[in-house]
Amino acid sequence: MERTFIMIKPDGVQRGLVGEVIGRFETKGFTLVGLKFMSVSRELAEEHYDVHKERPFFGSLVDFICSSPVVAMVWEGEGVVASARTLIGATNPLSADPGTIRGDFGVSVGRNLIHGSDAIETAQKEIALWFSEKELVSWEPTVNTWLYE
Ligand code: D4T
Repeated sequence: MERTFIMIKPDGVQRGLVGEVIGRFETKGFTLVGLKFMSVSRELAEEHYDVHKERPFFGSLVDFICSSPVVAMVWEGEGVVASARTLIGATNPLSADPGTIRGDFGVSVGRNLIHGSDAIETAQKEIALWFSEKELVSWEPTVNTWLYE
């Protein structure tokens, strides 16, 4: 089973959207295998967004991620990496489709509510960066027999 890293960013937490966001992944049929509410250190934020370190928005992005708590999660399911990106919507919430998390709740790229890994390899790296092995719970929801044939 595939796993992906999902983070509800500080704006999503401050705006009271934690339950709404988790509900979208749950009702879709994905399985929660890791969850923590945490403040993010500068070091972790810089490592997570290392790929953007030369971009002009890097400093403000790191400031934003460290500005208030986040919810870090790992979700599991067939095709969860790509499907989570579809549920999340385009990077700029103004152009994200209605029905997606960013499309329904956001208006600004610098406050786009949620992060989701963009590829299977990235997901593996991000999960290892944010979670230790023992923080992840491998389990088989009984409902899976009604979700997968
Ligand atoms: P993340 O990585 O947060 O899931 O977002 P995306 O995968 O959809 O988009 P991204 O990597 O291109 O951007 C990372 C992060 O930077 C913020 N950002 C982005 C910003 O503040 N200004 C910008 O101009 C861009 C392009 C938003 C998401």
